[in-house]
Amino acid sequence: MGEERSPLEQDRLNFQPPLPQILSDISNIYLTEGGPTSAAGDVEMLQGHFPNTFGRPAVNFEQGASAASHHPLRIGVVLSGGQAAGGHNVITGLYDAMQKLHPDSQLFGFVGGPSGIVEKKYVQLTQELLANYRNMGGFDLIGSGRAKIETDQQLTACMEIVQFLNLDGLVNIGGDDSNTNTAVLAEHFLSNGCQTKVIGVPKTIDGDLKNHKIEISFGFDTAAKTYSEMIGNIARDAFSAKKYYHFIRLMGRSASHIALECALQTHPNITLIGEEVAAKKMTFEQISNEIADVIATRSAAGKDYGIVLIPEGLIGFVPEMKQLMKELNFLLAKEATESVANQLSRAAKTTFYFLPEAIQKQLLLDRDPHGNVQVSHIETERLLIHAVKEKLQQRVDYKGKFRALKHFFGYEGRSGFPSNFDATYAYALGNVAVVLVNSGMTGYMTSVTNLAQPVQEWEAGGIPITMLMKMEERKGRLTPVIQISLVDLEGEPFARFASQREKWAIEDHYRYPGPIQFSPESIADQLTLTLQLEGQAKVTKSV
Ligand code: FBP
Repeated sequence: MGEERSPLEQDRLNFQPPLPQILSDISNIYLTEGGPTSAAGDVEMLQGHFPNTFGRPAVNFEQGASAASHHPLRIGVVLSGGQAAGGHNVITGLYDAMQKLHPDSQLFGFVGGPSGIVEKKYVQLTQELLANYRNMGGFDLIGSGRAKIETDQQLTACMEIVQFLNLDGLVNIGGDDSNTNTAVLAEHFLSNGCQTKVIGVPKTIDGDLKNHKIEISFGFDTAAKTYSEMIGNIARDAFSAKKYYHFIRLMGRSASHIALECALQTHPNITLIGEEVAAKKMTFEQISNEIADVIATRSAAGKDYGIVLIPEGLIGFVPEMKQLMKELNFLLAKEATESVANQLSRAAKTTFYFLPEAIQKQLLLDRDPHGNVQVSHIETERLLIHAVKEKLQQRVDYKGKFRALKHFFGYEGRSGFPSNFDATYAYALGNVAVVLVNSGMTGYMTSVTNLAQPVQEWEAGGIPITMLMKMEERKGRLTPVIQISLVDLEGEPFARFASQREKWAIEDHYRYPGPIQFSPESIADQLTLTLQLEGQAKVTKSV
């Protein structure tokens, strides 16, 4: 942390996130169990992979005398994957809850992500150290990483360190791939007689780690609000200068939740939603034509400017690209060299050689440890600008001026000061993880629900991670993974967007959300429209 703190840093260090009523007396919580759970798919195979942890019930917290003992707790925590605002709040939530349960409790942070567990690199997290990180963005307290824990040696090393530190619990703060590590470690520890409980916390700005018990991952709120501010600013600039089209790609490796939320917040002229592109089986050619149609219509009305939002994951939803990526994944698993391009099917080869050389290289060589293509490095916005320009040049009736600028909003949304929502939500998740560890649960993900209601009314519990899993081909072999949640084309947020987009395309209805506010509460505590609309839909369904 730098020597000089900004006034806002100072102010946020003093912010105390409110706790939901259910977590207000952490030593008086007991758990109620639902029925046995299943999985998102491939039940039998998953039962084989997770014989001890599969099928366990979801649990809810209730206030009342707890059967759990209140001895000093020892917990290790690790941050996994991409940064998301609120990571430090989960850690301070863990620390504060552990102290409330017993003042001699100790918290250890594994350094640099999951590899820190394997390499046995850790620091003790004390009150003094944490005092500098309360409500701060980023993951710089202990760092993060994307290492996949899978080999016997890695699993053995993990068990050695948690036993050496005599940990009651290991809390893994991560997204879908990172929490596969949580499930694998929980199963491994349990089947080898290790007492350490392993708990996952849902983190990712992508907002795709969700189901009925995880309404959103922390980090989405701050990222969507940060990007929306920037899009609003650019929209105002475009509306003032009236000479540029801005093609803005937004982070989110697969699902288009971020793009959809930003569209609802800012009302751009065009927003591509990857899931809709896949449902309609739209090719790049069709997408470019649709964009060119809007640009030509606007131009005829004297408007040669506008805003186009592109989700980062779009490329994986376009059928010809999806096929290409599938074939490459298969071939690269056998032989990771550039020559695999010669072994592609005819159709995939055509797609591959249509792409600029830099993108070809990224598709071939640029993978994360889980085998994912690094879509954040692929300039889809450049591809689209190029394709749209060609389409417009072919139109004899188009007389406009197409001047396009490209932007990528990604990393700038991940590490800002957590919004009030993320600060509060992540802090509550840290508290929930402590209750789960103390209640002897393992292989569970923390769950805080009822988020569209005031914080006081939020509910808490845990769900077995295997419930979210299915099998998927990764690096050429079937592997257990957490099923991510894509934009629901039948859901309320998409319906709201679809009902407005034609108007937004031709008329100008830009909305300017401005920066994340920390006061006054009436502005600072507004939820994302995604949560509001999904929350309202839930209430309507239940009456
Ligand atoms: P997580 O799933 O780990 O939260 O990360 C998501 C993400 O921010 C994506 O939106 C993006 O594509 C990717 O990380 C970028 O990864 P990296 O930080 O390794 O460049």
